[in-house]
Amino acid sequence: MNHVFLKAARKEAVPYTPVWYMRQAGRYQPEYRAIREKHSFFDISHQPELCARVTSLPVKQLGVDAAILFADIMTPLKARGLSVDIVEGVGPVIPDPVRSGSDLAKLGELVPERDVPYVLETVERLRKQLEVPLIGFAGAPFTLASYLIEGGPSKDYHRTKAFMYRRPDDWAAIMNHLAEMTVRYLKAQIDAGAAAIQVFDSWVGALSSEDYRTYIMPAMVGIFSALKETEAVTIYFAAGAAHLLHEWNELPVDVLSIDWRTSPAAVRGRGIAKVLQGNLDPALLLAPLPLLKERARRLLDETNGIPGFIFNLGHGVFPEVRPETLKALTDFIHDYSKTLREQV
Ligand code: 1CP
Repeated sequence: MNHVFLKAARKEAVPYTPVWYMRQAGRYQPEYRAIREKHSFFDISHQPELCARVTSLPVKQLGVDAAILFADIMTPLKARGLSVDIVEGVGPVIPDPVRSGSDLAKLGELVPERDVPYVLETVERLRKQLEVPLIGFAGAPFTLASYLIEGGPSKDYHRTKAFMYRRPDDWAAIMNHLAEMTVRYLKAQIDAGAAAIQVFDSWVGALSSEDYRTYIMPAMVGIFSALKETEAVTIYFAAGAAHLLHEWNELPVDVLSIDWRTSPAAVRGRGIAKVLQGNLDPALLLAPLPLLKERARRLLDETNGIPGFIFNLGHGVFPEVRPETLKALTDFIHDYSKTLREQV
């Protein structure tokens, strides 16, 4: 088993910088597009054999150091009976958005073995098949709530924030419910064989530090404290959230996944000592190859002296990216980070 990713996540010495990509399984791959012509998104996740194949495809093709379970952040809510459609070019759409705390309570508790057996079977298969660690994942309460309340993707989250400010008790109940669901869901993935988990709070950067502390942080402390009882490495991701790094640094989480708006050196300069993951701008995958490599090289130079760095993008791979580009980047990261270590 290639444990370089897990070692880096635990700040142990590694022979090269491990790399994986958010959305490494997806529309940029011709094989994925061919499967999606025959199966809907949720169809794939309901078929463990197919879902394991989709999850492991980028590991074989790119040589990345970790796999990430193929599912969606809405998977556990859909499994509890919430109506969700994945609309092409849009994302998850909820025809009947949540309007009160009780709307969500109606969905009841997630019992993973009963509600998402296909996810657990996929994880079990992958544990046996993969030669790299599997990252399980879940959406974080704020990001899930934003879809539930807005009814789909949003630019400004005004409905979500209005709900949060106007009905703090209902909001706290929703955060609680989603945090409990997330802990159950992630613990089941870990029991089934996920060696690490990433919590995606993609849109929480829309909040100020003060609002994050008041309305979000208790749920996040609850989630990561509960996961401390397991052996799994924990990672927290958001886009556009560098202003929240001091709050994040207080969370009982192992790795902070940052986007391209802040450099890892600047994060270190602010006294954040946790392992970092990131943070190349995914738009650079559309740049000429020499520029892409130059930027990746600079990122590795900058992070070489930092124990515990995992190379990733600042957000997911776009559908327009050529698979050859990602393969060339992966090889470059491995080769160049090896040479850096040989120089020491
Ligand atoms: O039509 C298709 O093929 C569906 C596109 C797609 C895919 C491939 C969606 C719809 N979800 C996924 C898979 C997915 N979603 C993964 C798989 C593993 C991998 O990374 O390789 C993961 C981790 C997610 C998580 C997810 N879904 C997040 C958090 C990560 C992020 O990108 O910030 C979010 C916000 C979603 C919502 C979602 N689901 C799908 C889309 C297109 C979106 C984003 C929509 C939006 O902008 O709000």
